[in-house]
Amino acid sequence: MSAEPLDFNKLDAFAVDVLAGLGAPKQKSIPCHHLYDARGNELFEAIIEQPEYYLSRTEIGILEAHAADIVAGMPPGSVLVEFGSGSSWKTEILLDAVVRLAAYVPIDVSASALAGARHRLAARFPGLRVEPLLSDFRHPLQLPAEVATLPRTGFFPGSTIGNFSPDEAKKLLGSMANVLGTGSRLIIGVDLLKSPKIMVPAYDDAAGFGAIFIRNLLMRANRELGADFDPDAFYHEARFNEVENRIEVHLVSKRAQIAHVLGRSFAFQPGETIHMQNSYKHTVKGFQALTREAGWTPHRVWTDNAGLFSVHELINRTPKTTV
Ligand code: AVJ
Repeated sequence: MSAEPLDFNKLDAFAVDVLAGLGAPKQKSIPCHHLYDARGNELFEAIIEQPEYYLSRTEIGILEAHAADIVAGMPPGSVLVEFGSGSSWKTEILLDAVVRLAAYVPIDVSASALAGARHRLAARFPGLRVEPLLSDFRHPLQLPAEVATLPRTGFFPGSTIGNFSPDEAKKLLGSMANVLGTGSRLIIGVDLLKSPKIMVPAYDDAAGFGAIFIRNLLMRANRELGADFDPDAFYHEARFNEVENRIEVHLVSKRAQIAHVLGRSFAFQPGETIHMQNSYKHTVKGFQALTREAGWTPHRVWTDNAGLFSVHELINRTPKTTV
C-alpha cells in the first residue's frame, strides 16, 4: 500500500535513511548516527553509568593517568579540535592539563550540546577561547580561519571510530587528516578486541538502557515521521560477529508484522531484524596499521592495565591535499 509518490527532496536525512534502510532487499538497517536525538543523548549518558559499559570509564582512567604526557605533544598556542564533542566532559581532562591553549573547537551536529558545553566550559575555564562548529564530522569541513594556522591537535574519544567499518574508518581518518592538516596530531580512543563475555554485555546492560537507547529510534520514527512502530513487538539483541570483529546490535521482530512509515509499508517476518549499529573492535597493532593506510603515522599509545581500551596519538606527516 503506497500513498502518493513521496518527494524525497522534501524529506530530511532521517526520513530518507529510514525509508531506504527499511526498504533494503536483504538486511533492513538504519544508520546509527540517528540514535542521537535529544532523548538518545540522554539515554547514552545513562548507558555510560552502567557497570557493564566499561568503555567510557576506562578511557577516562587512561586520559587522567596520562594527561600530562598526552598534552606534552601540544605546543603552547595550540588549538584543540574535537570531532563529535557532545558534552565535552572528557575534554576537560586535557583542558586541565594543557598549557596556554589558544582555542578549543568542538564540532557537533547538536546545537544544544555545543551550547551546553560552551556554557559549562566558560565557567570552568574563564580564559579559554571556545569556537564551536555546528557541523557533521562525517562530511568535509573547514576549521575557523583564525585558528587554521595554529598548531592543531584533534581529539576523537569514546571509540566512536568503532561505528565505522575499516574502510569507512580509513576514509574518515583521511578527511580528519585533511581538516587538521600537515604536522597535526590526532588523539583517538579505540575499544580493544577482547572476550565477547566482556564486550557483549556493554551493549546489553542488565538495567536495560542499551535496549531502550536502541528502541528509542523506533519511537523517534513514530514521533517525527508519523510511523506506527510497536517498539514492544521487537526485542533488542547485541551479538559479537567474530568474522568482522564487531559488536552488532539488532532489533528482532517477535512476530510477523507490518510497520508504516510515510505511507510506505514494511513487512517483518518473525525473527527478522533491523541492523541498528556496529561497534568494531581493534587490536593496537591492527588499528595502527589501519591509521597508516589512512595517511597517519602512529606515535604513542596508552592502554589500561587490563588492556580493555586504548588511546592513540597519531601524527600527520602527509603533505596537505586540497579537498
Ligand atoms: C558512542 C559509539 C562509542 O559504540 O560503544 C553504546 C555507542 N551504543 N551503547 C559504542 C553505544 C550502544 C558507543 N559509541
